[in-house]
Amino acid sequence: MFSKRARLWLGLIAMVSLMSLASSCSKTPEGGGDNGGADNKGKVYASKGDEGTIAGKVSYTGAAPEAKKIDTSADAACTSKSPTLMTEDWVVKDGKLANTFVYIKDGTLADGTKIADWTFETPKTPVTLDQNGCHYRPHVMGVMVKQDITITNSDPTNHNIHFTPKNNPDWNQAQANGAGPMTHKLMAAEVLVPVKCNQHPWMKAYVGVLKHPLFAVSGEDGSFTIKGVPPGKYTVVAWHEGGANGTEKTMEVNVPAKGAATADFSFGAAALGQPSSLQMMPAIEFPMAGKH
Ligand SMILES: [Cu+2]
Repeated sequence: MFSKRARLWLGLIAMVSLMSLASSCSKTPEGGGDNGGADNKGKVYASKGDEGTIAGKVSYTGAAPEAKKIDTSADAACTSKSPTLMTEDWVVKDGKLANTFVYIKDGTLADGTKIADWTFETPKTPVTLDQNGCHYRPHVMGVMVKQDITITNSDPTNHNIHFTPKNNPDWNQAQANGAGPMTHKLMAAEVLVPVKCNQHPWMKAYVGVLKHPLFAVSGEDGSFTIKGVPPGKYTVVAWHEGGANGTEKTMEVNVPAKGAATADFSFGAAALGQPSSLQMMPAIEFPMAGKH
C-alpha cells in the first residue's frame, strides 16, 4: 500500500516538474518551437519593401442621428466666425461614417514576430491640432508616442486646450487670441485621449496615441487606408466616439506581402442586431488578456 502511495507521489512530482519545465521553456526564445517572436523585442522595425495596406469603408447602418446646431452665444467671436456650428459626434453622409479611428491593436507578422514587440521610429514631423471656428480641426487624429502635436489658435478668441488622458499626465493650457503655436506630446499609448476646451464646453477632439504608425481616421466618405503594414495577421479595431464611452468594433485581417486587406466596419443602432455587435466582446476582453 505504501509503495503504491509513493508511486503516486513520484508521479505527481514528475508531472509538476514537467509542467514547470514546459512553462519555463515557453518564456525563453531558446526553447525553440514556434515562438520565434521573442527576438524582436525592442528592435526598430525597418521596412522590408513587402508591406501592404489595410483599407475599408466605415458605414452607419440605419437612420443616422442628425447633427444639431450648437449654441455658441456665450462667445460672440465664435458665433460670428461659425454661425452654423454643428455637433460632430456622428458625422454621417450617405450612410458613411467619418471620424472613426481605425488601428492595429495586436497581431503577428508573417515571420512569427509580434507587432507589439517591435519599436517604430517616431515621426519627426508634428501633427497639427487647430482650433478654428471654435471647433477642433481635425476632430479625430492619431499620433505616435512622443510625436509632437502642434496646437494652433486660428480664432479671434481665447481657447483653453485640455487633454484629459488616463495613462498620461493631464495637460491644461490657455491659448489666448493671437498667441503662437504650442507643442504637446504624449509619452504613453492611449486610445483615445479626449481633448476639451475649458472656454467652450462644446469643443471636443480625440487623439489616438500608439507605439506604431499603423492607424488611420475615416474621412467623410467613410474610407480609410492604413499603409506600410508588414505582412501578417492582425486584430484591427475601429473606434468611434458614439455611445456612452465610445464604441469599438474588431476584425481579424490577413495582410499578404505587398497586398491589400479589406476591413469594412458598420456602426449604428441597426448594426447592433447584426454579427458586428458580437465583435465587441473580444474588444472588451482583449486588454485583460494582454496583461497576463
Ligand atoms: Cu475654445
